[in-house]
Amino acid sequence: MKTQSVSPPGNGNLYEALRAAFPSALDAIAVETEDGLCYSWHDLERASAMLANLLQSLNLPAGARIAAQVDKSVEAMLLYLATLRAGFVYLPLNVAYQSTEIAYFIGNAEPAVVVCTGKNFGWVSKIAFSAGTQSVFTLNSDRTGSLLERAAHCSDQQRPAKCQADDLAAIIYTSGTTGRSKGAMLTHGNLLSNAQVLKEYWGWRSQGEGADVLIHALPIFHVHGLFVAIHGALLSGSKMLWLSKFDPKWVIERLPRATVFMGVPTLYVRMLAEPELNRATTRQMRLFIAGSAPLLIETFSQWQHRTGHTILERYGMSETVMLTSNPYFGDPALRRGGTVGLPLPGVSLRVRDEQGQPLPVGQIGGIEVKGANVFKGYWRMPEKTAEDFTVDGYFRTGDVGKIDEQGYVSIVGRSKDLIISGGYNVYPAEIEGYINEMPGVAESAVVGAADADFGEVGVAVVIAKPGAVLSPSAIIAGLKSMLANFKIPKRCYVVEELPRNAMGKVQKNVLRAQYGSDPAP
Ligand code: MCA
Ligand code: AMP
Repeated sequence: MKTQSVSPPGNGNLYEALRAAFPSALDAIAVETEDGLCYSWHDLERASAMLANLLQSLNLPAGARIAAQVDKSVEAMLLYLATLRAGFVYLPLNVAYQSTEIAYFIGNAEPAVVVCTGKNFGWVSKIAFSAGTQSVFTLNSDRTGSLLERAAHCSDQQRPAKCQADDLAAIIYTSGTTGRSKGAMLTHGNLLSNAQVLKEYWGWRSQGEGADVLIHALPIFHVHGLFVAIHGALLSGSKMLWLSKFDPKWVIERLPRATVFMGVPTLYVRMLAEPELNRATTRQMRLFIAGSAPLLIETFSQWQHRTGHTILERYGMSETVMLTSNPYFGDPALRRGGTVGLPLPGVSLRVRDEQGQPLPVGQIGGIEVKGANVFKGYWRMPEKTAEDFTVDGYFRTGDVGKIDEQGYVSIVGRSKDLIISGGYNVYPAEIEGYINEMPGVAESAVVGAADADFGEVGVAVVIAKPGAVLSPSAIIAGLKSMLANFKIPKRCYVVEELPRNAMGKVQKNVLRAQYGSDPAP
């Protein structure tokens, strides 16, 4: 659906462009893990070649999907790079997903290869083989598993597959308003164009003395940790201090050795709770970037007060990678709290009313975007794709916002019924679907409630069938057995009725006002 595309240099493969930015001193350290393990640039090149050769030896069809549901590790990142090199399509899956969720993704994407942890091999391989997957490998965070065992026999030389800018590089599943997840198809051109823009816009410092050092503390199965962070570091030949699971103390201890940090707002909130966060520990830092969820002005101001640094907030989506950013260059006061900054170079962003008419400066409406970064469409959902694009090729983000006289964008809400909890998206329709299936449940509504740690959390409000007696804790326990843990409502209320408007539609705004703060009435 997009109208512009950028051809990656070289043979068109995103990996080739990343590889071209590696420092000339290939023996320098590229990644250092929390247990002190160091990977050189040469290691990244060789190990991703071996994994790419393994994938290519499987005689997979063109466009084959390589799905991975593994813990965060450098080897998992290498699998992503290998998939790019081999010209296949990477499909990362949150480790928190349970069997019904995985069955949907595998059934929908039909990956030729699935990589999972050894402990999940039993149930994941059963799902994968029954969906027609050719090979299931294991990969554990301690660098064991059949994937690396098999790759160890492959050559460490590999020529990246030739690609067109429009060829798929990854599919990122994002939850749907109807509860059915949609696979956003991102191309080599989408990812590279965005990474190149961010390299300039955020002033990434390449190689040698004064090169950036990124603290990588985010999961790598979503856009933020996988693309924004990893592409940023690789495309500027910058070292990464790699943390498999966020720990505020660990990050603060490493700040004196780093220059760039990226996090969802919850990470900033948790770091602020640590007394060691101060001007001295952050003196060396060049840039703190926040995104994936609204950064409260309170967090923005507290960070400034405590560290002297102004957080740079940016805005993006799985379908578009990054769209806007506060400025890096110039006076830090140009980074305005409560806004997500200006459209990035190459991104056209406009605000329209419900009839699709342009709105003047300062008026609130639906945010629509266009650019080389905008995805190719939803996997096997042409109607849904067509629905989400305007006739002149703009993608309707589902975010509601405004643009001020200086061009700064503020997000004030969402037309999509979505809760963003600790940077993860939770669609109420999906959770409601599971609750409504439970015995004795007549109906349910899930709404977002403000939360000091996660920003927002889900709250379930449930109606029982006549004569049925429901227990909130049993409903929560039932959900835990079926859904990823971050989707579980933090509170559940069984009530007599749900508030409705004249059309009979549940008034979620009323529920939010009623149950959005703890303790409930
Ligand atoms: C964990 N829990 C959560 C969440 N994470 N509950 C609600 N929301 C969450 N995000 C709950 C678990 O269910 C569990 O509950 C308890 O917290 C402890 O789980 P644990 O895994 O130990 O949690 P944690 O390590 O403290 O994780 C919190 C976290 C993590 C570090 C904030 O959620 C995280 O890494 N978030 C970042 C997500 C991210 O990268 N988003 C980017 C998406 P119980 O004990 O009851 O089971 S990309 C994107 O949005 C766009 C494109 C963009 O703009 O970037
Ligand atoms: P995802 O589906 O995980 O790609 O999440 C994308 C959504 O996250 C966007 O449509 C926004 O609603 C939200 N988002 C991302 N960055 C920000 C931000 N800085 N402020 C507010 N919302 C954001």
